Amino acid sequence: MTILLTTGYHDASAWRAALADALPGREVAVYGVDRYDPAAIRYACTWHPPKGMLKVLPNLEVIFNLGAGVDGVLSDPELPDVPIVRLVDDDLTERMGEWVTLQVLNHHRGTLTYLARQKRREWKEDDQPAARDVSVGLMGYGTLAAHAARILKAIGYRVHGWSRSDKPADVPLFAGEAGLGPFLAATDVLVALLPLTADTRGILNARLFASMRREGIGPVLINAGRGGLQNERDILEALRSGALRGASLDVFNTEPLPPDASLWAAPNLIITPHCAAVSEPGAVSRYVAGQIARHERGDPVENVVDRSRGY
Ligand code: NDP
Ligand code: OXD
Repeated sequence: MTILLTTGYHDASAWRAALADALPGREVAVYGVDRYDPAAIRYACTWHPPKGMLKVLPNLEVIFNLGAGVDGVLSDPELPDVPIVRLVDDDLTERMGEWVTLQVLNHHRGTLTYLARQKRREWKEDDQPAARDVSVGLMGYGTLAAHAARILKAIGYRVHGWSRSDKPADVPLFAGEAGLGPFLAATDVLVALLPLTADTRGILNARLFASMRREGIGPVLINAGRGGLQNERDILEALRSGALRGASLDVFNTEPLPPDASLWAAPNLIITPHCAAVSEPGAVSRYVAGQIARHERGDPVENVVDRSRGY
């Protein structure tokens, strides 16, 4: 039995070794590198699999997505009808919590301003609101956002969330289209942790920024969800005009962000290269091994993607 591995633009060698470690005795074939018998593949571990790669595997039982967001795998129009398991793992969740907290603090505590003044050897202090006077809105209130919310609340921020459906949560939660307006009206710092779906594509646009609260340090946009959520021209213009006071972007419509993209030079913008929460091969391979063990003893695999919702 062979596990088929494909890792998009990431190097596959660390993944091959980690999977072999977590699943001793199983063969791992790297797509495009190793020869394999399609009939021998029961599991595929994939990140942005090439279209059509999976449909030709007659004995495929489960697809494991090597990240939390499944837009890459779902963009294959010929996916076989087997469960797609997305990544839900403490290692990934904690990394995202760090990144989100760092970015909220960067904008709240004026990191870009003070770094610019430091370069000019300028000793000048700005007024700064207390965390309890800053309102952070988590757009998409799933696994990653709920963890980030706990950290932000512990620092003292006012935190609330927005999700597709109403559900119990440990912060005030707004839901669905009806909840979006009131959610934005209460938000100084918007943290997007939404999946990319037909409903969420392009949602981070000028109209949305104009609906945010304009008091204190906001409006500030922080996006670690997906680049497809954002209208990059609107973000550039909003940063230039002051409609957005600041932004942090980890994800882009085109990745890597091309060297000549105008966003590189946008004011008050922090850019990171899709590294807010990286999938660590060892942690992910242990998660995959746990799910395979469940499947092989007859228990259902967990965190299965709902294809009709798109996440
Ligand atoms: P979850 O599936 O746990 O949470 C998704 C949240 O988004 C849910 O609260 C869901 O609502 C909400 N949502 C989905 N569609 C809509 C909609 N149309 N309107 C309102 N809310 C909506 O995902 P995770 O928290 O695990 O991950 C979130 C995303 O983060 C991933 O999909 C991925 O794109 C991105 N990501 C980015 C990384 C990076 O390094 N930059 C790393 C990991 C993930 P409901 O609760 O009602 O279902
Ligand atoms: C993910 C990612 O979805 O790394 O896990 O973007």
